[in-house]
Amino acid sequence: MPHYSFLSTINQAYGKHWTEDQIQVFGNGHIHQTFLVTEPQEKHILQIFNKGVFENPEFIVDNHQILRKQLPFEKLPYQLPLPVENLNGRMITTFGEQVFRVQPYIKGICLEDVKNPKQAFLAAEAFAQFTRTAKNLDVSDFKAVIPRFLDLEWRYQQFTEALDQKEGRLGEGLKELIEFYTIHKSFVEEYRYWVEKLPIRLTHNDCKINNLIFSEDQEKVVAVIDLDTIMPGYVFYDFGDLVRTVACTEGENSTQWDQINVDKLKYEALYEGYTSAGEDFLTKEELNSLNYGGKMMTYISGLRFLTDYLKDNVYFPVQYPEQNFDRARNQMMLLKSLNEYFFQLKKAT
Ligand code: GN1
Ligand code: MG
Repeated sequence: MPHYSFLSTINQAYGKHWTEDQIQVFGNGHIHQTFLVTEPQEKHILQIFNKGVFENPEFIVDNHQILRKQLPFEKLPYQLPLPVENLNGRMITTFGEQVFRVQPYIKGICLEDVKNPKQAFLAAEAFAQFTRTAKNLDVSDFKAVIPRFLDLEWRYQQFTEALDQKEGRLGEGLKELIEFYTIHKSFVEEYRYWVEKLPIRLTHNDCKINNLIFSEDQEKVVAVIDLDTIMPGYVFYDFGDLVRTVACTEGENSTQWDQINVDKLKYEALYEGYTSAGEDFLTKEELNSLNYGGKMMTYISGLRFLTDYLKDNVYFPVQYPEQNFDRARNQMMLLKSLNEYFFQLKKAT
């Protein structure tokens, strides 16, 4: 059994009596270290923060504090499990260099892919419901927990910088990817167009399907999780991340290149789900931006994976050295399929 040296600190900070045998590694998140703590009566999620990614965990706490005080939780049809306060009333606990957080565990199922369009609808509806419920909060009170997190101009710049710094000869496969992401720079220009037009909303900004918890029968969303990146953003970010992780025939880690396609029925269901929950607040321009979102979020994710590969995998954990290269290739295949999908749609109208 691994030895968890932080345990006595946590027990002291939260007034718990957890033991090592109650702790197990949990989930598929890329960022923090996550554990499930199982007591006879209760379960909790314990996380050790990745401070490389979130340099200011305090910003997250501040944002969560505003949510706790101002969000009309009763309007949400699911749970939004904010962190538990420690005995000093803080939502994080700092011990030496490490930052910890405890959250309630929500019983249910975390899907890595959705089985059918109905689940796609539910997922999109849930994320739109969050932004709708937060629509009367003052977005400018919220901090950018990762500055320019989904700012495509910035991500593109990081990509070109990584490219400039890359030493040695580039293999053919890498050249092909670099060329693809460079040729599609028009998404960056389109990004500028949309951000000038659209209102800033409180968005989730990490709307991967595995950041939702479904009921055991998978018929309902019971919680939205991974609340770190809740901050000001645009609705097309959230819709777009759903497209990339739900309306695809293969997940982002797949290397079955010729199997990676848009799932049209799931795409339509996502659109229905997001717009039905967004009906009473989304502006016409926001509605028009959603289709761009799918392409943009696939593009930015591919760029981020490729940049990380060029920098020798300093951000996204990998199971093998080429994995970020493969993920960038995966997103390229999906983007090609999305472009084709919209081309056909346009031809048909
Ligand atoms: C990270 O932690 P996780 O797996 O939910 C990342 C997202 C990426 C995603 C790609 C803070 O999310 O932006 O889209 O990996 N989160 C952060 O799988 O960088
Ligand atoms: Mg996650």
